[in-house]
Amino acid sequence: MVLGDAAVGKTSLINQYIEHSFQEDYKPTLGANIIRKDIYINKINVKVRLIMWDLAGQEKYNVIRSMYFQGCVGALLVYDITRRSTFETVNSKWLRDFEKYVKQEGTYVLIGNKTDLTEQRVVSTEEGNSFMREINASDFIETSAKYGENVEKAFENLVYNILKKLGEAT
Ligand code: G3D
Ligand code: MG
Repeated sequence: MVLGDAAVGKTSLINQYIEHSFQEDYKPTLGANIIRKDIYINKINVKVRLIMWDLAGQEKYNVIRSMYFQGCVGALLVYDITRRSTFETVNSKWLRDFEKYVKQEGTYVLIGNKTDLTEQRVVSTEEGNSFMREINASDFIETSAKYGENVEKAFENLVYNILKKLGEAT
C-alpha cells in the first residue's frame, strides 16, 4: 500500500512507476484505484506480481480503508519534504493505521517525496534518516515523482524487503 496525507504524491509515484506497462481497475465507489504490475527482481532472481492499492484519502473512506489492510504485507509511507505536517502524520496516523490493521509483521519503507522542490524543502535528509531508525522502517528513500528520481528504487526496495522478511520468517 502507498500511504500518506493528501497531495504528498502517492498517485504520482504509482503513475511514474507503472508508466505504460500498467493495468488498472478504478473503483470510484470504493475510493480505490487497484493497479497490477509484474516485475523481476534481479538481485534474487524472482518474478513478482505487485498489486498496488492507491486509496482515496477522504475521511469518509476510513471504514473501507481498514478492510483493504487485510492481506497487505508492505507499505510505502510517504511524506512531502516541503510540508512538515505530512512528515508528522507518518508516525501519528499512517504507521499507527498500518500496525493496527496489518496482522502479520509488516514491512515499510519511508519515502520523502518532491526532492525537486529544493527551495521549499523544510524536512532535511538527516531528519528523514533518523526518523527511519526511530520508526524501524526498512529503508529511507527521497524521491521526485515529478522527474521519476528514485521512484523505481523505492518500489523495488519495498518488494525486496518484503521478500527478505518473509524469507526470514519461513
Ligand atoms: P496524492 O495522491 O498523495 O494525493 P498526488 O498526491 O500524486 O495527486 O500529487 C499531489 C500534487 O503534488 C500534484 O500537483 C502533483 O503533481 C504534485 N507532485 C507529486 N509529486 C511531486 C514531486 O515529486 N514534485 C513536485 N514538484 N510535485 C509533485 P497538482 O498541482 O496537480 O495538484
Ligand atoms: Mg492520490
